[in-house]
Amino acid sequence: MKAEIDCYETSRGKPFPHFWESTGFSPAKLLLRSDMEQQLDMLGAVRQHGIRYVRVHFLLDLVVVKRDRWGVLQGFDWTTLDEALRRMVRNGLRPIFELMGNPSGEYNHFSTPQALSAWRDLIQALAVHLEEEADFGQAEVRNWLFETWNEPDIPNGWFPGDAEAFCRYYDACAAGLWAVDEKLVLGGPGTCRTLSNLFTRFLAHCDRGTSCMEEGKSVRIDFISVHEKGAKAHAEDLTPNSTRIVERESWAMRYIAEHHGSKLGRLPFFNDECDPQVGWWDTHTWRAKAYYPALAAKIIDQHDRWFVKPFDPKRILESGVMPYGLLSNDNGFLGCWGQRTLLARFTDTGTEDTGQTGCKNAGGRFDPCLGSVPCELIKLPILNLMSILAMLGNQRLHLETDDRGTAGSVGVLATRRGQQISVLVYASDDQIQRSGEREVSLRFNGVNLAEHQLLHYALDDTQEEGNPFQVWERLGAPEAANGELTVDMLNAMQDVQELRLAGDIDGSTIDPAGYTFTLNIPSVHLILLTPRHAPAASAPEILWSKVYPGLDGRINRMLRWQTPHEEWVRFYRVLGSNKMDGTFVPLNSDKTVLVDNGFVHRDVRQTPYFYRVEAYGYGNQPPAVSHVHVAD
Ligand code: 8U8
Repeated sequence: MKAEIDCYETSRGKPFPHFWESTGFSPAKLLLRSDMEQQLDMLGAVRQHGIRYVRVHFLLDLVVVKRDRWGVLQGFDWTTLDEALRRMVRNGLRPIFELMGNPSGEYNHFSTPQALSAWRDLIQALAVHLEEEADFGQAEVRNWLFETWNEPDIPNGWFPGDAEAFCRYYDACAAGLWAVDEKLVLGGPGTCRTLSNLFTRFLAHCDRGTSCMEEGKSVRIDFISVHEKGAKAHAEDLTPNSTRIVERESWAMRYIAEHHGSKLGRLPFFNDECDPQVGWWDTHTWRAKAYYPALAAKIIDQHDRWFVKPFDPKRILESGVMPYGLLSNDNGFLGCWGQRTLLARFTDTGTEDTGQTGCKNAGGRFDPCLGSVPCELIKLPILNLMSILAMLGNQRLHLETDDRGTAGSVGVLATRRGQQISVLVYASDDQIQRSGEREVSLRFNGVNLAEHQLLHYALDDTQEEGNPFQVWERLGAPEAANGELTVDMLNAMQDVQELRLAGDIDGSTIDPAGYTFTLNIPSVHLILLTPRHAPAASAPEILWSKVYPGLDGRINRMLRWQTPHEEWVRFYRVLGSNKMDGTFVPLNSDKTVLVDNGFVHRDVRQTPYFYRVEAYGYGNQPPAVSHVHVAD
C-alpha cells in the first residue's frame, strides 16, 4: 500500500474532530467499588483525554428518596450519586448521563400523570443539585451529555413501558432538565434495533408532537443516538460485519432526513454502543489482542469516511448524512482478558460480576458487592488504541492512496496538530483468523524530513516481548486464586502494557520516496513526524496518589498527574526511592513507552516513599520533573 500525504501548510484548516473518545459500562453501582474507581483513574489517565465520556446505565439507582414520617416527599439524598460522579469528574471524565434507574424503587412506570410529574420533579431536582454541587457546578454539567433510558426498544427489557410511555417519559425528562438550565444537552433514544417502531414513533414525537408535560409546547431534542454493533451475542467468535454498522446508521440518518429532515436532520448523530459483537460478558480472546484495536480503528475510519469527511451542511437533505456527534465502544466493563473491557482484571471473587448487563429495570438482577474489591489491572491493546488515537491531530490532511481499507486490508488517515504530523495506519480484515504481512510506504509531500524526527508506534501480536496476554500465556496462564499470580508475573505483564516504539528515526535518513515498513495483519500503527525544534515538555502536575487493594494482601499505589500542553510530551518516566535524597530507581520498564498520565506502583510497602515523574519532550531538552512525597 502506498500513500502520498499532502503536508503543505495550505492543507490546514479542515477540522478533524475526535468523535470516538468515549466508553461505557453497567451498572452504576460498580462506581462505588475500588476496582472500578481504579479503572476510572486508568481511563482518565489516557493522554490528551483520549477517553472523555463514560456512559453508565442506572445512575439514578444511586439516588435515595427522602420522606418524612407521614410519607411526604422531602427531597432526595444525592450522597452516593455524587461520590460515583466525583470518581469520573476528578479524572476529567464526563458522564453521558442516562436518565435511567429507580430511586428507592418508587418509579416503576410512566403511565399516569402522577408518575410523570414525579419523574419530572426528580429530574428537575437532579439538575438543580448537579449545578449547585461544588464538585460539579453549572459550567461542568453543561459539558455533560444527558440521554434517555438505555435501549428502550427491547421488549420487556430495559424500559418499563411501550413507545407511547417512552415519549411521555421523554417529555418529563425534558421538562425537568430544561426548567433548570436550557443549556443542558439532552438526546436519545439509544435504541438497539435499526428503525424499530419505538425509534420511528419517538422521532415523529420529537418532530411534530407536543409535550405532554407543557401544553402546546413543541418537543426539543439535542442529539439522536442509536446502537449498532458488528455481530450478535454468541459464545463463539462470530465475524463482525463492520460495513453493516455504518450502513445501518446511514439508514437511520436517511430515514431522519426524509421524514424529519428540516427539524431533526441537522442534529448530531451518535452510535453510543458501537461494539464489534453484542455480549460484553462472553469471553472472546481476540478482545485481548491486536485484532480488537485494529478493528476498532477501522470502524472509526469508516465512520470518518462515510459521515464526517464528506459532511456538507448545505446538502444534508440530499446526502442524507447528519453531522456525526459521537461514536462509543461500550467497553468499560470490569472483566477478564476476553470480556469487553479496556483493562484485564484479576480478582479472587470469581464470577460474581456475571450479569452486569442485567436488562431489567431497577438495576437488573445484579447486585454487586460494594466497597473494597482487591484486584490487579493490566492494560489491554484496545486501551493503547485510545492513546494512539489521542495523538492524531485536530486537522485533516489530504492523501492519495492505492488502498483505502473498505471492508478489509489496510487503511490510512493523516492529520496535523500545529507543526506535528500524525498518520494512523491500520490493517484489519473482517475475518478473525486472517494473518499476513503488507508493505506500506508513506510519502510526505511538503515537509522537509531532515528537520523532523519520525516516531513509529505499533500495536500488533508479533513483537518479541509480546503483549500482556501473550506474556500471561507464556507464564502458564496463572490464575489469581491461591497466590498463583506473583508480583513478578504482574510486573512482567505491566512492563509490556504501554505503547511499543517500532521506530525512532532521524528524518534525514528517510528515503524521500517514502517511509517504508512491513506491517502485520492485524495491527495498528501511528507515525509521528515532529520538528526537531519542538518546544520542551512542561512539568507534570501531580493530581493524587492513591492506594488500591491488590491481591493477596498487596498494595497498589496509583499516581495520577496532568501536564500542560500534553501534545509536547513524548513520554514519562517514573522513578522511586525510599529516601528523599536517596538513589531514584526507574519503576516503569523501557520495553514500552509510557505516554499516559498515570502509573501503578505494584506491591509497594514502604512509606514514606518518594517519586519523581519526568516528562520528556520531542526535542533533546532535559526532562521537566515533578516530585511526589507519599505518606499514604
Ligand atoms: C440479547 C440481546 C439482544 C440484543 O439485540 O441486544 C442486547 C443488548 C441483548 C442483550 C443485552 C443488550 O444490552 C446492551 O448491549 C450489551 C452488550 O454486552 O453488548 C451492553 O454493551 C450494553 O450495556 C447494553 O446496552
